[in-house]
Amino acid sequence: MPVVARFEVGYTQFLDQGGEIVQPLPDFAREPGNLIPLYRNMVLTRTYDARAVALQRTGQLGTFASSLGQEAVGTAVGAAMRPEDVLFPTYRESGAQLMRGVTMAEMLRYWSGDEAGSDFAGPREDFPVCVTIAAHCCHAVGVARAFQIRRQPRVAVCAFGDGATSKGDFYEAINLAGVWKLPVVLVCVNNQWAISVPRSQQTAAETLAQKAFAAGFEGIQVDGNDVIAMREMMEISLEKARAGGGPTLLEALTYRLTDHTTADDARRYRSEKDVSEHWPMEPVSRLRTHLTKQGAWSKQDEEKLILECAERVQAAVQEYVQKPAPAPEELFSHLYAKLPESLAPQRDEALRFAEERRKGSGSHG
Ligand SMILES: Cc1ncc(C[n+]2csc(CCOP(=O)(O)OP(=O)(O)O)c2C)c(N)n1
Ligand SMILES: [Mg+2]
Repeated sequence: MPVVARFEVGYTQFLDQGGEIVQPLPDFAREPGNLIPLYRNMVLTRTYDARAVALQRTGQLGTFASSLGQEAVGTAVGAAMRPEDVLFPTYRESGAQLMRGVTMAEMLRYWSGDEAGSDFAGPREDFPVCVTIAAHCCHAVGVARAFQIRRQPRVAVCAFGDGATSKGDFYEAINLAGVWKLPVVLVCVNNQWAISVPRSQQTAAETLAQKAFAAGFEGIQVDGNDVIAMREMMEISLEKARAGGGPTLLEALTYRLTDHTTADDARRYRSEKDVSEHWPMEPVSRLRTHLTKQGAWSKQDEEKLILECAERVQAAVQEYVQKPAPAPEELFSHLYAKLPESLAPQRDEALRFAEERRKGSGSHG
């Protein structure tokens, strides 16, 4: 039978799990000084993350989704983007949001249930966290189309999980992105799990990157725990998109080292062994090993950074806890210019409920 088409999925890695260089480094990474901001952001992300979980455990924050083990992906995404590009994050992209200039106090506010936390002072046009799996793939493609129509050299960057690639929204989005050759970079953060569903049970496809070929553009696998590889592939994909070359799907291979969220207990569906086998591949110590070998990072640098991150997180927590909680009616304030009549009784009930709680009558338990 004659072959009518052939597709290949490439894989990129520069640093292996032991921090050894496996192929010549890209230009930016030859100067270790360029890697230090990435390392700092990864450590800050991890420090913030641990503190957010602690806040949730002590009743000071709503449900929180940790990015433990995935810090390199978000950091590289945020570092490679230009300020005028637009990020479409999920709930697990703190690293990217921090790199983009979203503040930790804003992120904590969001996780406390206050949508005002998504009204970023920094990257004004970045989208809020999308919890609805894969829905923001459509939003990103729509925004990329707007950039194209306006002839703006900007790129929409959408990060989503492995599980999201099983959703219709994802397929619809990549289909149009391919047809219209849109300036969008799709970053699939393959952390091997969609809550309790392992990657092997999500799809029979050998890779997630290959899904791009069905939509007419390239999909590439990247070691998502190698921040150099992630940063480099992001850069290449962003420049391609900016130059009119259309979309790219990057499948970032990583691993979720902790529970899905603070509302989950992963011990119920995966073994401690599975998790411990992935710890040696985690991204923070990998980059630290590399920097140390290059003579660009010392024990003193590390101690100083840990202290600095702890102080920055503490300041953000202070700012967050000091902000008064929003008034209950604000739940209804921002979605509609004029509240539909059908919602008015719900607002009134919320106000009654809040009033009862204030008085301590506790009739709602
Ligand atoms: C449309 C939709 N369906 C179901 C859910 C419930 N849900 C929340 S997270 C999640 C799993 C997502 O897995 P993945 O895309 O791999 O992202 P990860 O959580 O691993 O980062 C599901 C099914 C949801 N938020 N949205
Ligand atoms: Mg996942």
